[in-house]
Amino acid sequence: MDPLKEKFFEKSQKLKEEVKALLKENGSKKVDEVALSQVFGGMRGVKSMIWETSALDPVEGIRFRGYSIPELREKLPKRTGDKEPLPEGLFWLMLVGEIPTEDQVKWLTDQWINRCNVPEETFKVLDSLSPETHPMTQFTVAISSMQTQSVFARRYAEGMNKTEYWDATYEDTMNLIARLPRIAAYIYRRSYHSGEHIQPDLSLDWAGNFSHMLGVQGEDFKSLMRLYLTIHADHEGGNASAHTTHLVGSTLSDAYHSFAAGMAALAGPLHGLANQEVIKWIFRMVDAIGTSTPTKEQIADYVNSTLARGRVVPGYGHAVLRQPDPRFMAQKKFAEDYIGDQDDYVNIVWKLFDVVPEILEGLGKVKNPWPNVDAHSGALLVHYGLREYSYYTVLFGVSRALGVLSALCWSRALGFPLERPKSVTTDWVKEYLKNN
Ligand code: CMX
Repeated sequence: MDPLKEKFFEKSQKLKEEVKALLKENGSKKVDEVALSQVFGGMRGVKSMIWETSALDPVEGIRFRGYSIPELREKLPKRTGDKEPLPEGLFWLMLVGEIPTEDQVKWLTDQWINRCNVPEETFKVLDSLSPETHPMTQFTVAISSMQTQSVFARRYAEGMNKTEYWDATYEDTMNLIARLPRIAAYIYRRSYHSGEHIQPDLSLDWAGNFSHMLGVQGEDFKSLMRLYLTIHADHEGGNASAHTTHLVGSTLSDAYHSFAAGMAALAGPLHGLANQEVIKWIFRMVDAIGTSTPTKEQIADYVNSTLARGRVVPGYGHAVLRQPDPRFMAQKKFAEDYIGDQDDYVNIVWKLFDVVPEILEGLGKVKNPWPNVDAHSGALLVHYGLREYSYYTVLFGVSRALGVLSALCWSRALGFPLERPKSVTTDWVKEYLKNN
């Protein structure tokens, strides 16, 4: 057994025993109550799921296994000469709850290199799609096309004992994550660079190799990708891409099906697609105002006109957060450190940060007027030359695999059952209210 798998096995078996004892003694205790507004209102805040890899506080933001983003930036292993954390380190942390050593991260990088071969069939499937197909559609199709290689599906068909589900899910997780940069880069090059593909550089780390295959030049872009792929990885279990992966996985669908479903959820404009919507909206603003250096007053007018047209301001608001998203702040810090105030689009993002919250607050209904993760990423990508915004959600998706698939390993190891909450009709609600 490989060292990470062995560690995961030990930790998950221990927790499984603890959970069993905990439920035996406390299984009937109430941890929550549900209001009717939550039943009709997207189940906001209802505690109904276990997610070990990260937890989201409305004010403080995300913590991965207890560590905030600034702490991760400091503590996770880095590539020699780089200041940004390696996403491999975050995956290790989420999977087994320990900050890895440099040697452990090096081992994981090598593992993913060894497993990174994408089946020829997947490239053929992608080549059969028009290059104009939205990159997120290509991404989900490519992931689904690899399902034929699922270790879980094969072993299940052979009669695998349920005590081995976690093992087969771990194998699928490692293989799938290892292949994602190649697939994602292939989609980018076929969609925007006439199919001129760049072969992997196996001397690089997971994010560095991804940057290399995208064809974006410069060490700073590799640093950005290491940070980007770290901070987008997980946001506890209730967000749409995580919850979808979890729900589909609970049917014992393998990691490929589960993750493809999660990516379909990420492709919605209220979720991951917001990262393309933000920069698209900023480009239109610049066109409409006629300058890439608009004043705050001009920006405020544009925001108000967006709202007047019955549109949301993309990149602002959140279902859980009630403060500026620490993932936004981490990208802002990156921009301050690496770019300064020399980029018009970065400057617009910062001016929006000054202008939008007050306007949204003024509407009197927006619960969180602050920027979320998607408000900043586009301007950084444009700065380094990656301007094709329809592609941005794929970057988010590659990162999200780290969180939702490590969580899927935990669900299999802890033996979580099929997810099946109760729905009711409005007539049932009316009847209930009459009687209560
Ligand atoms: N611009 C305009 N109106 C907004 C708004 C925004 N950025 N954010 C919320 N509102 C509105 C809602 O549309 C809702 O209006 P109605 O009552 O007329 O339907 C009202 O304010 C209350 O919404 P809320 O409780 O504050 O927010 P929700 O939890 O329902 O929704 C979210 C959260 C993210 C969908 C919403 O803030 C939004 O649409 N933001 C813009 C899209 C976006 O940036 N999404 C990315 C989120 C991060 C991610 O998942 O990647």
